[in-house]
Amino acid sequence: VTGPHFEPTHERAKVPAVGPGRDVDGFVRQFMRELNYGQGVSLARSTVNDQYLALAHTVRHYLMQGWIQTGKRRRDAGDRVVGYLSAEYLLGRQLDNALLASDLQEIAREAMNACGLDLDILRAQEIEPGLGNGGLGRLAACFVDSLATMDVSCIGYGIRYEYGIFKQTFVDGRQVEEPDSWLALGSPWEFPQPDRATRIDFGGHTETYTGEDGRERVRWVPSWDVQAIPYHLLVPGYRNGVVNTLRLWSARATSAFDLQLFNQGDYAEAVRARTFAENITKVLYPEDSTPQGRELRLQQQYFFVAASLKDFIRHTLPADFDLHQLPERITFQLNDTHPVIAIPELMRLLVDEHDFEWEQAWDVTRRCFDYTCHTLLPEALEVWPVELLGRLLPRHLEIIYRINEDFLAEVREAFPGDELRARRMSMVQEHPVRAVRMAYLATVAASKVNGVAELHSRLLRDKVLPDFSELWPDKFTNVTNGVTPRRFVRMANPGMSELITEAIGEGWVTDLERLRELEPFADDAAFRERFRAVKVANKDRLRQLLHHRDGIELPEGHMLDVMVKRLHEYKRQSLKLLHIVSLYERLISGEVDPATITPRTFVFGAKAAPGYHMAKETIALINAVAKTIGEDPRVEGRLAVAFPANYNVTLAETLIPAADLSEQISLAGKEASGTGNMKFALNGALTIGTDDGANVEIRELVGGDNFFLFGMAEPEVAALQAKGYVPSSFYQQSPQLKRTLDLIASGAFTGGDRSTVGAVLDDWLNTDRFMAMADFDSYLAAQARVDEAYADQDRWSRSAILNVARSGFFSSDRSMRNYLQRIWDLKARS
Ligand code: F55
Repeated sequence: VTGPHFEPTHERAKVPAVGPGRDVDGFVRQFMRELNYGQGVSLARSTVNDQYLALAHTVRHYLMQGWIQTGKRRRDAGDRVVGYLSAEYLLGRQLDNALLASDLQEIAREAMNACGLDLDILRAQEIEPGLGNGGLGRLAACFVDSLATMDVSCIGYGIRYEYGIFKQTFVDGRQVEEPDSWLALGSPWEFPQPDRATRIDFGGHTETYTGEDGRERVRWVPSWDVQAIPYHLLVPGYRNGVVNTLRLWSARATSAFDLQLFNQGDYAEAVRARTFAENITKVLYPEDSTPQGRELRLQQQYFFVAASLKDFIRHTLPADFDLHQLPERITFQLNDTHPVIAIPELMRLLVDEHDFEWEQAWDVTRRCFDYTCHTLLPEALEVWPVELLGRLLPRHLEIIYRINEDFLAEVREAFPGDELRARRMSMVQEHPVRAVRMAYLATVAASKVNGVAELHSRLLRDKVLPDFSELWPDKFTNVTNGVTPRRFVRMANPGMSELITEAIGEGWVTDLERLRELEPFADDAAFRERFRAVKVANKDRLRQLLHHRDGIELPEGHMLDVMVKRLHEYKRQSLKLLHIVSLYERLISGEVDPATITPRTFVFGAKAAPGYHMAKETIALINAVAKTIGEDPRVEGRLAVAFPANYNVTLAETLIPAADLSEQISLAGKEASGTGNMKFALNGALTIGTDDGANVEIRELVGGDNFFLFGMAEPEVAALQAKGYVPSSFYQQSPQLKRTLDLIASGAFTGGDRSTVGAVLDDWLNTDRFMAMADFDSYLAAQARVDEAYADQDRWSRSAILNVARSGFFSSDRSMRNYLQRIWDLKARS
């Protein structure tokens, strides 16, 4: 592969980029060109997939001008760039977003009609790029959307996984994973740049040698390499002509890799070697909280950050750029610890390849990185065994040791004689194996370290990294998460969006605090009526979708109670399940008359990490309960449980706008922020939730009357933990809990079989790491308040409208403004 050539060998003509005409006629012409000459089919013989691909290419055309101009403007201005380093981007479908951003929704609809096609059918053809696990990956996607909309220069660097998050199916109610072949039918949104490939080294050993200047130097002699091929994805701003770039890397075997083997005549081995290299970006790891320390995962991490740094320095910066000034041209944001190996990589580039003195390199490196932490669970903090690091990245391990040595010297100077502290703070842990604590490395190197909600940032500072915050109090800050109002309100909820725009104008889409202006409408009976009508219409839309997608028949006229998020014990889907079973138990025991209860449908959406046994058992139990309740005539249709498989961004976009009640019920102090909670509030659902993550801030803003709070607060959790938590004591004390657990234990949901529920029950009664038993009574009491509030539809609608009006703070535009001011020291241009 030859290097890219940016220097024209002769004067290039200045031909402007011109897009197709912005009217129905122009759109139809471009579409037909794409269909006939791009897909190579006539309209008459085209498949839906041909039509979708032609449509996507057509829409893409309209974005190109903006993309080229944005790039040129940024290069000319020499802007400082935000380099967002994230192993995940959970983007969701591209077509709708591109149409919305470029204001082509109506034109596209009419153009398709003119061709005798239905835009909605073509939209449904798109498979979303699911290049992330959950909240962390979706947050990255919201952030790049906001930066484009705010016209901030940003390159999102990441990995082009060939297979994204697995596709979930249920077989007999149990989760079965299938590969997500999102590229199989074509990928019209990406631009491969094979001529911009770059080589990434691995393995081998290091040597010292004496440089020409007489200085002792280190050289890394790697033993194998792969090529990193960049693919561009477009990130259009909302109707501002700005198009930023996501640069995702794909692994390919270098020719060196197989040439040797080919020359030895071993064709089969040469092909196998190729597969080995290309494995690096084959699949997204589906663990969202307990990283398994797999070698391939470390390869992925180094692969994408090394490619990104090299590419930025070589190709994005001018050729003669003095790297001492690097912090003036880029600021790298580390999205959790996954890209933290970028720190020693930049040190290596500066010291080994660009002749920097160590201290100078360290000064530059520190000013280039900031770190965002997304968790409080100890098992989610990544550590890499020294044995593995030394084998895969020997030079980086040496550099980490040196950083650690210098750092510990600083600690010893600040706290003389406190050897215990120095050991606690070391980036290298000794037990159970010698391993590098990536969060410590990130914290030491970063200029700023932030958590993702007020409570989380405080706990991060005081409980996870107290020694570090004592040493550097100013390093720690908070930026509360946000979500993009373009995708999650304007696009997902067109009915409500129209109503809002009619009331307060359309400025809210890019200035979400303006939703405040809706507050007076909460007291307007006619507005409330229309707001309710939108909810009903959104439920109808969901009913149709679930009918076609899953064969699920949602009952009409029910309250819709929704819990969607990854399946994890700390999130406590099991607590939600116990609530449902307790309602059912009271019905079948005759304690309550079905006619007197609020009709409710409970919806779950959740993927379990494939190796997470307890999570998979919980899914099986939810499905078993759903089936039993659905088939029991005694329920008289007043309760229903729906668990559509494969919850993803696309389903969220129909599900969230239909919800009445949002379940945010993690054990206090465990959910860093949550972002689904924000999406629900912005779509007019009321929250039942604990004092955890961003729930705290949601409740503060929407008001205690419009939020159903329950459960222990974090200090109470800590106190109960300290005193010794005995879950079975709650079983003894709470009659309702006892009846509920006994019903499950009886085999009522497992066809009389008591053994299959044994493991789950055993955990609840004997371990219950996340204290669901302790919060059960409080949760049920809060659910009773929900029923009471829902009975008064006027009061409920008022609260729902106030939730929308007061949640403008949760725009990711605001989050980005906070990063700009508190962390990146940049200003948005608009
Ligand atoms: C993915 C891979 C690994 Cl190895 C570890 C974690 C993850 C992951 O997906 N984490 C994640 O989604 N964290 C969530 O981040 C959100 C955005 O900040 C938070 O809202 C949420 O509380 C947190 O759990």
